[in-house]
Amino acid sequence: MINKERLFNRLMELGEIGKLATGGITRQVFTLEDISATTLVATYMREAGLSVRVDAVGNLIGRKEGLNTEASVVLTGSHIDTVHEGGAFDGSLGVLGGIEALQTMNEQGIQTEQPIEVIAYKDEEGCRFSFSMLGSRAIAGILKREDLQCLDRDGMSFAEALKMNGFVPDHFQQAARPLGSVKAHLELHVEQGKVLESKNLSVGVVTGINSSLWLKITLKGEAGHAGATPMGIRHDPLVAAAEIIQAVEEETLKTGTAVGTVGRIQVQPGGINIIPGSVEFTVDLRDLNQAVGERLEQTLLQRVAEVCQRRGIENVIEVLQRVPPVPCSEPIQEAIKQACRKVGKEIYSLPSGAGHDSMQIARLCPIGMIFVRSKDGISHNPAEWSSAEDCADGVNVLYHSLLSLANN
Ligand code: HGY
Ligand code: MN
Ligand code: MN
Ligand code: MN
Repeated sequence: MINKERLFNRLMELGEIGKLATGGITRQVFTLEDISATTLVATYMREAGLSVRVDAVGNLIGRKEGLNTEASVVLTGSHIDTVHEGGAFDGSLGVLGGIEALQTMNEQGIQTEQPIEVIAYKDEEGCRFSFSMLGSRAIAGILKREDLQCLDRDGMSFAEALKMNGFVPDHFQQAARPLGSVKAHLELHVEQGKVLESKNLSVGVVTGINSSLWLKITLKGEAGHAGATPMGIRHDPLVAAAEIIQAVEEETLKTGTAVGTVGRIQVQPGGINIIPGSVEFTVDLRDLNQAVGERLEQTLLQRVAEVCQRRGIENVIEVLQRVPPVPCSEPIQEAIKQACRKVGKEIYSLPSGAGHDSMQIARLCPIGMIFVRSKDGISHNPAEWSSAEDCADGVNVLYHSLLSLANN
């Protein structure tokens, strides 16, 4: 069995980095908080007896050698960057859980056929540059040069942030793993939903991961005097946005399975007595079924066009990211089920509404995910919590799953 106290102490210690007075944690990529978190996690990797390296875009990698040095590697891991005012478990459990599983193997003198690596992927949340999973895209070999030009709110590009942290942006493709070099990828993650809690289960086997479509919609109307402009002649982009935001909820509900969120909105010029001139907002759409997601996107684009045409508003729609839904490999799900049986945990399968680095690595190899119960289903929130017992259950299932994947 893994060392529950060591795992949980590390989770709490890592959770102190970037913690705000509100209790929320903010660790955005290539900020001081991210750098100190990366340094601490590298220390844990060394304590675990792993060889430690950082790749060309900053992914932190701890490696346990296998008996067969030519063999393809089994990967596990997740992310240690957080959303703004996030929690201590989203991503961190997958990285620290992977380290704990490998440390336990080393302490037991267990050697596997294949090497195993645990990775802290860079910038999974995409909260600083509005383009997520940069580190796992780089490893999957699908990061493009232009992706490094995405800007943060201060106008700094990812490329400049790389350079400021001692990396050579032009070398980003060196992080890519050759096809065939990775055998499997297994990510432990908190569920961030209420399903496991409703079944009173601590762990779950993930069947697939929702798509993730991020749009940025900019509406341009006519700024004007709030007092002197009669209602009938206005071209108010904020009222148009309100209709469209309502449509996001309406059309998403109609699908019965998809989820749609407007998480960010900015109004210009933003004066109390000024009719807005322009509004910029984001839309996050997800579904496990590609066709449902595509139909929903088309329906929403039609609604935007209709509202804008009727209100005399110009619209510009930019796709910030488009990640298709990803199924989890049946053999890896089977390995996880075997592991659940070994540790005496009931087997329960469920999809992932949230996006994960595994979606990108799925371009390289078969993937699987293990979920751990989230208290009240809360995540991306300071109240995010999973008990030490549930975390240990998840890591014990991960430990046995990795042993099986790296030995046949
Ligand atoms: O957005 C997501 O689903 C993940 O938390 N990055
Ligand atoms: Mn997250
Ligand atoms: Mn996450
Ligand atoms: Mn993830």
